[in-house]
Amino acid sequence: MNYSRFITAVSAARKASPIRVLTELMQRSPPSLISLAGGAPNPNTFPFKTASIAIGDRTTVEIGEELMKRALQYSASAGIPELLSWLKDLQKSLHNPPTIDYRAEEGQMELCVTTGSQEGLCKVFEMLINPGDTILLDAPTYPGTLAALRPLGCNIINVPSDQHGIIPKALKEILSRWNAEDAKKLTSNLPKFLYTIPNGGNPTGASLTTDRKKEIYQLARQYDLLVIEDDPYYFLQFNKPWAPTFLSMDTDGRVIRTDSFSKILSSGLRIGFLTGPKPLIDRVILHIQVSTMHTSTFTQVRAIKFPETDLLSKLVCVCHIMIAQLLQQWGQKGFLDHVDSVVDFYKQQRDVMLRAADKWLKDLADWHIPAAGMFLWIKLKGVSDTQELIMKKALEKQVLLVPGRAFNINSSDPSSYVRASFSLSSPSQIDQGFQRLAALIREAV
Ligand code: 09M
Repeated sequence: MNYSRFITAVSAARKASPIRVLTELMQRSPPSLISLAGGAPNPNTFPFKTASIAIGDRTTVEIGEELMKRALQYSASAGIPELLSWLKDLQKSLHNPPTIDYRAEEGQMELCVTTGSQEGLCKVFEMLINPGDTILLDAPTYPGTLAALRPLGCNIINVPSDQHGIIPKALKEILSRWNAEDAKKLTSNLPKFLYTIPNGGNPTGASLTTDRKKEIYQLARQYDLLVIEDDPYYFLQFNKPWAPTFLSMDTDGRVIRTDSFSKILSSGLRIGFLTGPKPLIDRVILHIQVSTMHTSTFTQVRAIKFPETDLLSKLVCVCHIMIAQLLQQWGQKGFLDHVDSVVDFYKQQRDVMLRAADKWLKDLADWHIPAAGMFLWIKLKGVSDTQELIMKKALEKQVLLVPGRAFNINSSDPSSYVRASFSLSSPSQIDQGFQRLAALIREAV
C-alpha cells in the first residue's frame, strides 16, 4: 500500500517531540543511568495513595502504592504497555489479522488506546481528509461521525443500504464513476475511504453479512479505498458465532478499526482502541501526543482551570490502570464471559422492545429486528418527517425518541424514522413509551 496518497499535509508534517525520544531512551537504559532529563512531577507528592475497586463478581481490583504512583504519572501516548499488549492479544484471537507479521511499512497491525472510539474516529478523519476530498458512507449514520466530518469540507457520498448494511452492487455502481486505474496516481480524485458501522448500526440496527463484507473489501482493493470499520457494537452481537470483521480480511493493510469499551466496561472512563496499519496508526499517535500538549498549554494560560484539568488528565491514567488491572485479572476468558452476560441483558431488552412494538405499533410503523447493538429504527407510516412530531408533540405526551433527521448527511432533509434505544428503560417503561408513541402517530396521521 502506498499510504502517502491518503495522508493530509498536516498529518504528514507531524514529528515526534524530542522529549518523547529522550523518554524512550531513558526507559531502555540500565538503572545505573542518572537521568536529569525527565520532566514528569514526583508522584510521592500526590495525595492519592491506594485504591480498591469492587467488581460485580465480588472480587476487587487493587491499586497498591507503587501502581498508584504509576497511575498518577504521565504515560505513553499510545497507551500503557500492559493494556496495549493485552489488547493486541485480544485482536489476534478475535480477528487474526493477516497483517500481524507484515513489515511495519507494509501495514503491520498496530494499535493505540484512545479516549473513547470517538477520539480515534475524529483523529483518523483529520489525518485523511483535505477539503474537497470525497468519502463514502452509508447514511443514516451516527451523528458524531457526521459532526466530525462536516467541518473538514469533504464531499460525502451516500452508499445505499438495507437491513443487512451497505449493498455491494450499489457501491460498485457509485465507484464506476471513477477509473480504478487512477488509484495508482498520487493526484487521484478517487474517494479516500468507506466508513461503515458493521454491527448493530447506529441508528439502523443493521449488521453487514459476511458475503457483503467480502464483496465490499474486494471493491475497496480495486479502487484503493481505506475501510473505516467503526464497530462499538461488535461485542453486542446477539447471535454466535460473531461475524468476521473487515480487519480479519485485511490482506492489504487498508482497514482502520475503532473498538470501544463504552458499551461493555464503562462509557464514562472513556476508553476505546484503534487498530490498523502501523504507518497510519503512528500518525494518529503523533496527533495524540500534541493534543495532550495543547491541553497543558491551555491550563497554564487559564490558571484558574489548572488544578481541575490537571487532576482530570491524571484520572485518565488511573482509568487505564484500572482497565488494565481488570483485564489482566480476568484474562481473555473472563472478559468474554463478562461480554456474554452483557449480551444476555441487551438481547432480553431487545426482545422486550420487539414485543412492545408488535403490541402497539404493528399497523402504524415498520422495523427490522436488530442482530446487534441497542437501537430499533422505526419508520412511522404516513409521517413524512418526524422532527416536529418528536421535538414538540412527543414531549407533551412524555415520551422521547431521536428524530431520523439527526442521522442524515444533510440534517435538514426530512425523515420518516425515529431511533428508539432499548439500553436504559425498564420493560414497563418500554411498553408505556410505545403506547404513547402509538397515540402520537394516530393523532398525526
Ligand atoms: N448517543 C458511538 N454513540 C450515541 C452514542 C452517545 C452520549 C454516544 C458509534 O464512547 P465512544 O467514544 O467509544 O463511542 C462513540 C461512538 C462511535 N461510533 C457508531 C457510536 O454509536 C456512540 C453519548 C449521549 C448520546 C449518545 O446517542 O449514539
